[in-house]
Amino acid sequence: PQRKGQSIALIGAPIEEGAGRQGCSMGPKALRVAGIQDALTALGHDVADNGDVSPRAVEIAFDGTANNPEIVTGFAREIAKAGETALNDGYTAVYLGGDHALSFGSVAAALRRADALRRALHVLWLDAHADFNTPQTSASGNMHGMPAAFFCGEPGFGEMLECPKLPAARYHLVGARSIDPAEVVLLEERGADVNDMGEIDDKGIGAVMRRILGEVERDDALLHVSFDIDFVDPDTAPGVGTTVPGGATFREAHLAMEMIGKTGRMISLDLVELNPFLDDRGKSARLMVELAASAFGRRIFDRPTQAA
Ligand code: NNH
Ligand code: MN
Ligand code: MN
Ligand code: MN
Repeated sequence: PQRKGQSIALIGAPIEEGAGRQGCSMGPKALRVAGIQDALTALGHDVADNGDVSPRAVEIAFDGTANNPEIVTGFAREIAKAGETALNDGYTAVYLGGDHALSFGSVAAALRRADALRRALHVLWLDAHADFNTPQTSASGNMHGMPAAFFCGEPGFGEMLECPKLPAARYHLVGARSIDPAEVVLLEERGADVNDMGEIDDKGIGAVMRRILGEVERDDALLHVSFDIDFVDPDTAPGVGTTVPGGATFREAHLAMEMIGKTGRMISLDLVELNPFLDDRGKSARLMVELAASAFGRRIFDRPTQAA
């Protein structure tokens, strides 16, 4: 059930070097200006803003194609450290991105925490993309397209970060509509749970989410949610570098987040890929804040929902 009065830690991660264009570094500030702290406080939670991580580049190389591995690794390690500390102190972590490469660190923190508690972790990836490339498969080399492959244990990331591996069946991709050919092969081979937009059109977002959250419930597991703003249709959320038409609607996104909130199992949430330079008068930043509020208990009216 929904957890009221949680302690929430905001962790800013102004990384943009994982993406193909600049601008995501302004994301944490835009989310703060859009009122993330007040929105969550208004729901009865205790919200601490831990500020932004500011790592240095570290010496590292991967074999294959990977852009800016030094600073991306610096961010990943700092984010993992800040996240793990917050989780161990009993906070729910909300990562203010930043591009999706921040999830190398945030998911590592969640996996370490679940491991320490001897609980299973599931990862819900709301995204137009699968982010399941490796330095060997990636055509772009952009590391925001790789974190899911990393934490599911694909090789090629060298000494980037120490973390337990996520079984691919507990990687639940929802909203996909742009998956690279090599990713399709890998996702299939590893048995990842891929729910593309066709699946949402066919079954409805409620049924798709109910099935996934039912698996989380079945495993008595903890949940990490990674919300890439390009999950939402670009007409509704234009502030993103990699727009793909045919995305989730405003209402589908809200229902997904409300259902997540009702499980009371979310230990951490990524808000990623917001590019304020491309946004339309703060529209996408404000939407992300509203969706985060839905995941933390905001309701239009409390009604019982169908169980899994
Ligand atoms: N799959 C492409 C790549 O690896 C695009 C990834 N871009 C994203 N992912 N925005 O969410 O380069
Ligand atoms: Mn992504
Ligand atoms: Mn994406
Ligand atoms: Mn499954």
